[in-house]
Amino acid sequence: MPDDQRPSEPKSQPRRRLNFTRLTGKESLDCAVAFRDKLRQRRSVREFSDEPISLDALRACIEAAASAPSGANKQPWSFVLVTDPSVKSKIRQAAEAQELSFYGGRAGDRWLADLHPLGTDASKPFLETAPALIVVFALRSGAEKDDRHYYVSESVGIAAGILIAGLHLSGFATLTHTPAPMGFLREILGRSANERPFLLIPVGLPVEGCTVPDISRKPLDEVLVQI
Ligand code: IYR
Repeated sequence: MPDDQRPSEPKSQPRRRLNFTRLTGKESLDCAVAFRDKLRQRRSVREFSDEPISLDALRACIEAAASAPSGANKQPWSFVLVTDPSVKSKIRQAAEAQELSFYGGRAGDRWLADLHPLGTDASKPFLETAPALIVVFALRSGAEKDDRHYYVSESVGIAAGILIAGLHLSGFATLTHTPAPMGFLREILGRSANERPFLLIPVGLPVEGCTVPDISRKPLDEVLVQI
């Protein structure tokens, strides 16, 4: 069959050389240990100071998060950075309404017992106190009709992990907050129907004298299997 009669195949992307920094074994280990030791200091914070923080730093962290790998490189995420006090206040009101019903019985005894050590309740003042809220949305599909997305939760989860690590390394305290259900975030923030609220991340500095529950992480030999 002459070339011009073949069904058209999608063109592959042009390729370019990988920009890769090769480290020595010692450099790798030093980096990994420093990263581990920094990340192990990260804790979920619920007592935020209202001190302002650099929005440029937050934007850079979001740009880092948006470099995450994703299914078919569809980048199925959006990030809404909220600093407007009136919008934060609306979010707090809507979140607390959900949390009241959650803590009032919807969660069930088992879940509430599991949460007891964290000392959480329906009151969420940090949604107004923290200088910024980053709302991460998962895009179930593209804006165009036939634009499918793949491995959406995996992709957005990875991006959120990078975001939280970046924020921590940039000197900010965060909370991964998931008032359930979170549909109110789509409405308050005016997002479209294909955007599913994935995580609500208050960001800021811990209040002076901030405390966190005295909990520990599983040791490596409990979470790592080497074969
Ligand atoms: N969304 C509620 C409850 C809650 C649920 C889990 I799972 C947590 O790890 C922590 C809290 C709240 O934020 O209080």
